[in-house]
Amino acid sequence: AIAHAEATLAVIDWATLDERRRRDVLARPRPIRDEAQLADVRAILADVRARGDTALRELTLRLDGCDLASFEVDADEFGVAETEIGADVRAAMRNAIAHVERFHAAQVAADIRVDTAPGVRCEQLIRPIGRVGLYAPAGSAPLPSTVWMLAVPARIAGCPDIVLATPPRVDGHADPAILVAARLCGVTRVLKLGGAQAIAALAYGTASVPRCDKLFGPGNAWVTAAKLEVAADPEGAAIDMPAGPSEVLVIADDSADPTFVAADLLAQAEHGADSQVLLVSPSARVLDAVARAVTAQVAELPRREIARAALAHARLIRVRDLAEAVEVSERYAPEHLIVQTRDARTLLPGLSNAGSIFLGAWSPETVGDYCAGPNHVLPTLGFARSFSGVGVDSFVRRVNVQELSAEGLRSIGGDAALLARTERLEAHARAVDLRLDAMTRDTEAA
Ligand code: HSO
Ligand code: ZN
Repeated sequence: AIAHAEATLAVIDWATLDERRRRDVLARPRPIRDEAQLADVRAILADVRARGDTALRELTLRLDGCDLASFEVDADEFGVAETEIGADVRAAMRNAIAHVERFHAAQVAADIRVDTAPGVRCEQLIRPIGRVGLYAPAGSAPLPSTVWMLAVPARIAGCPDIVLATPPRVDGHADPAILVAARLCGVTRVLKLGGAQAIAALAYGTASVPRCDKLFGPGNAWVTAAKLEVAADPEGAAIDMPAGPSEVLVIADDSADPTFVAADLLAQAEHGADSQVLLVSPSARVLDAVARAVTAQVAELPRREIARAALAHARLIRVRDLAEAVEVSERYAPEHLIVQTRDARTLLPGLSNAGSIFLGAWSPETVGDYCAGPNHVLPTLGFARSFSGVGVDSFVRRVNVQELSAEGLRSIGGDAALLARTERLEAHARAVDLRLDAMTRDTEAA
């Protein structure tokens, strides 16, 4: 029997769609709100809060299939990992980390000091978050690249305490490439914990896991659900952003090489069955050629089953012109946007709803995933309309300072008191007035 009849991807003509169908075509597959899973996640969070390490050990045995006496990776395990990863991979990691460092170092924001009026000194101080918890997934494809995408900005921000959690394999060890990446980034505290139990431990702390102020990184549905739960709890931890399945939208004109476009779509599709891939083009010829190239290329991929599942909800959209392609992309707000057009940069002024943009034929998303320099932890699900990807600013807070001289308070205190009374907040007004009165008394006494 033929396991997979190759359904060629159908091209949708944007002009023929009414508003409702346009909305449907660009809709993310609705995450089925899984009540049973949410109940499980809440039970895990409660269990870890109540029983700490004992709960973690039981959950790790039940869910990851290994019994760990200690969760923390020790020097021996780091050493073994080093022997398992080749010098070539380590060198490529080093290069990638150097590029990511170079880009993120340029993001560092300076403190601000402005006198908004004479004697009214205002400052904004950039302060790193004290302890951050990073999560590196290790399912069917462990992602060591996520380690440097999180650890590099955390270090540049100056976070004094960086903890990494990653799921253990059945043999009780962490993925060696993840450990090598952690070490190259200077992260020494690695905990073998996965899923909702990892998030619970990092957010609430246990005897062996330090409690973190903010949690970062992608994860499966359990991790994502747990992150949203702890973020809603004032006793929990903040999170980087709400995360969904990875996505790419490609804008291509008739100059695009269909085999390049197909390869980019498949690079996204192989991430997971729920990945989203879209191609938007005014060229019927390119759309057809890409559809054929995808069918040919997918058959050769080790992860073809996953990629085919993702392609089942792919969209190939024919538009009138590139201006309309930009309109569609802005509306969809993709995590990754690849522009393969004659002069890709000319579209840039019209683009803002995207997590990360790849311009021209020689800029595959793959380089951004690993080693170009920008971050790969990016907003999905249309959050690119309002969120940015992870950067140095994700690891800091801006602390405001104001310091007034007597002259300063004399110049703006009257306004403050008046505005306070306008809001019927008399105590606010008096906190100013009694100081102004004291100044008058002092000058009279003098
Ligand atoms: N495309 C993913 C990142 C990644 N790809 C890691 C490969 N490894 C989300 O931006
Ligand atoms: Zn990727």
